[in-house]
Amino acid sequence: MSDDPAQDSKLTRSKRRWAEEGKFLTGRAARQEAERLPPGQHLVKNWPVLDLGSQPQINLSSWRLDIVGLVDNPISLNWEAFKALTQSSLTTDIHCVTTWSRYDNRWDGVTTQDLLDLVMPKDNAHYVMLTSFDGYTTNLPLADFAAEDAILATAWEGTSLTREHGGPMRLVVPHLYFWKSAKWLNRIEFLERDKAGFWEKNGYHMRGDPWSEERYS
Ligand SMILES: Nc1nc2c(c(=O)[nH]1)N[C@H]1C(S)=C(S)[C@@H](COP(=O)(O)O)O[C@H]1N2
Ligand SMILES: [Mo]
Repeated sequence: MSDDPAQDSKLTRSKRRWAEEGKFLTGRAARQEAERLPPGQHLVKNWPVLDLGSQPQINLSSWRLDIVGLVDNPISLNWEAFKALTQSSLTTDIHCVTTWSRYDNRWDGVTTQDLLDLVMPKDNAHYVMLTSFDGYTTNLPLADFAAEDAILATAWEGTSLTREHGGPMRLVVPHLYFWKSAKWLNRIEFLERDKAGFWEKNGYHMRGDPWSEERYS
């Protein structure tokens, strides 16, 4: 955290803005308490694998997370630098647009809020575009990316994330359909205007809220 009061007040402003946007968009906490399983979903106990078909093998020595676009502190993190960031654990549900949901997945990694504190999005940043090592892209509003329970996960149930599930690192945004949770994440770009990612160009919804069944556009 910076000692510079100007930075801190800007961070406070940004956090207040994300919170306001989040509240405006969702009112999530109360609703999820009432209806944990979104409409049209069924529960599974296993964890299905879904992707475009190529599961990239990424050596930790060549792994990078690049943060670009509308941020005060663009940065390219190597694995050591990423693991040196504040590490958190949280337990969340998964909701896939193909109608399966899985409760209580325990993740370890870096929360998106801790990452945002580091890179400091500019006031005109409203969306993020995620790009992965397999070429996959997906877009989401910054307010959703900044959710309290969104995490850049490196472990599931206490063991390193497997390659098929996006290891060494994937995003998890629990309150949106799982296609927004980019596996093998490589790049986060902060944008002023929304831009369609892979599935979004192929008819999926720009936001993807499971409780509103935002499956297709
Ligand atoms: N890089 C990448 N991330 C991705 C995908 C992909 O093809 N490539 N598929 C998405 C889709 S459609 C889903 S449902 C989830 C599946 O994650 P899982 O295989 O760990 O269940 O990953 C999402 N993230
Ligand atoms: Mo999916």
